[in-house]
Amino acid sequence: MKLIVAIVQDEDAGRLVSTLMKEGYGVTKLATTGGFLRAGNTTLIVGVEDEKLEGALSVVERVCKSRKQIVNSGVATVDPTMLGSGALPTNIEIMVGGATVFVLDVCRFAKF
Ligand code: 2BA
Repeated sequence: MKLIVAIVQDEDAGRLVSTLMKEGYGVTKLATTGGFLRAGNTTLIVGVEDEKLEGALSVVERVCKSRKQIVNSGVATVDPTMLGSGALPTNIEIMVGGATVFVLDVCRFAKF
């Protein structure tokens, strides 16, 4: 058995949960926060039999989209002779998502 840990964007989470459920996978949804953007994202944990792993991963790949996001990277130093002195915030474009996925071996699975 495997445990899929999939970190996805909030925008994709609802559709991903409903598609996985519809296709017969058990899912737990956790509200999480990314360390870099410090913004909310969603982590799904999905326990699957080995033979269903690729099927579950293909659902994640199909549903989760990469998106461009503009983030403030902090500050950039500017030439003090041009703009006085100081620093300006710099916006940079990054790609976020579709999904960051880890697959772990499950050594024991029980429901008590
Ligand atoms: P965040 O840490 O908030 O990162 C969001 C996006 O920011 C990342 O998208 C990536 O495009 C960018 N990013 C992250 N660190 C960066 C850096 N040092 N410099 C420039 N850009 C950077 P994704 O790679 O798609 O990651 C989405 C989310 O997946 C992450 O949110 C984090 O919550 C999780 N994640 C990614 N890699 C991970 C890892 N190795 N372990 C645990 N969680 C991870």
